[in-house]
Amino acid sequence: MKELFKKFLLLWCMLMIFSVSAKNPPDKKFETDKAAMAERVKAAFLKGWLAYKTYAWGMDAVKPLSGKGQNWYDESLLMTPVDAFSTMCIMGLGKEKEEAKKLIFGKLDFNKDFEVQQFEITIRMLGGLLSSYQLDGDKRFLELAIDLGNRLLPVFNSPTGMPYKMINLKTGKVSGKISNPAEIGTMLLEYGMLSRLTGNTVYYEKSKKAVVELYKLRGKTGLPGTQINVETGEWTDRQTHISGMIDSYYEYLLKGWLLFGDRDLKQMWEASRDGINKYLADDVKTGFWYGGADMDSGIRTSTEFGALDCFFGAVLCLDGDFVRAAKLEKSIQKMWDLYGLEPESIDYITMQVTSPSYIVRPEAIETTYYLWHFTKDPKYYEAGKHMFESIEKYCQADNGYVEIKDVRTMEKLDALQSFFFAETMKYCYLFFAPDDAFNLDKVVLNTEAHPFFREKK
Ligand code: DMJ
Repeated sequence: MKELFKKFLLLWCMLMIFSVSAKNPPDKKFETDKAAMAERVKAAFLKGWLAYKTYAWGMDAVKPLSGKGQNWYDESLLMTPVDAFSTMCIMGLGKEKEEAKKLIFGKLDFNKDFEVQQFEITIRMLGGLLSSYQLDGDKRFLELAIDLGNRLLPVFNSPTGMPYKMINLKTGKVSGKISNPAEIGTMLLEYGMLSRLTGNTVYYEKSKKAVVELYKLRGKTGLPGTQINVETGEWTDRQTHISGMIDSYYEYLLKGWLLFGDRDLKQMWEASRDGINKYLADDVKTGFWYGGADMDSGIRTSTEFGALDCFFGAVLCLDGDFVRAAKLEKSIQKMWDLYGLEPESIDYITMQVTSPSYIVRPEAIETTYYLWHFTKDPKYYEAGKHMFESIEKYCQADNGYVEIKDVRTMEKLDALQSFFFAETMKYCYLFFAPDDAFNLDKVVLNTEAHPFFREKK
């Protein structure tokens, strides 16, 4: 009897050991895979950065194929290093951070006698500097941000308070009265952070007034049009959608509420969300998409879905709507896999490409990452890996990374947007980053993926 009991005990122990070790390997395998992937993404970032260092040091962007650099305007504003810095912080790239800081603090000067597009400068430069200050702690980032913020302020001097598109950084002269909701509404996070960090409320007040004025002019659907005259408040294009020219207006209503707890923004987001669900969401045979409509009648005007539109899945996640986010993600993957990289836009009824480039945009990866973060469903982890592998395969040149002219032929373009460093590589990395490197729940990412801390620091 004793012998039998001993045998039973032995068998039970073996079974336990087997079941524990059967459970452990996949976890261990997952952790090993994750760590290896994190190193691969870092290596990709570093390869791109090396190209910038070698061919374009001190300029705005690199052209890896010709081994040259290029500036957006008459002189450089150091777009790439400023945009790349927050990703370097998250990746823990100490040496690269130091060389970028040396360049930025030695060379960056906003006293420039030329016009810039306030939207791009706000999301990439102002957002980048503020986030760098929060992540790195060097006060010189904040000083540069304050100087830039003050130079940009005259954009709000229109009769409606909605910002002009362009501003001369030296003289403050503004131009470009025809603007759009994205360029009017995507200032709130950066200006709000500037107010929070300096104690000067003027930045938040002006950027909020602009959004409120825009919101008041919404159509009968509750949604804005595509283009508006900021002097008269008249719409010059009355089509509504979630795509470029409107996209980040919605993103900032929700994120503004999350970052600053401003209930007006919450209410504006919720009203907009209702309109989007009712008039733009489109459940069709090919999947779940968002189309275009007339801002008053809500009648469908377009069935185009673009790479930019993919951001909306991340917004849905932040809003807790994981059902729509998951459905949209499925469509996004379908679009990505049409040719192996997502085209700039497709007609989602015919699934034909309407614009064939892939300019290393991050939005599809962004939405997949948010779904992975919030649901921990392994299929999103695998999708993240898959998208990174596609970039490795098609966007990699011998000496850096490039954009793709046409995803149907994978012909390369001699260009690399700074958001490759700020966003695309950051979102790829976040799938695999060690837990102590980054916590999405503690920050709100601006539309260029620069993290702002939710708690006052
Ligand atoms: C980025 O500059 C920002 O994400 C912006 O909101 C939209 N376009 C690019 C990336 O595609």
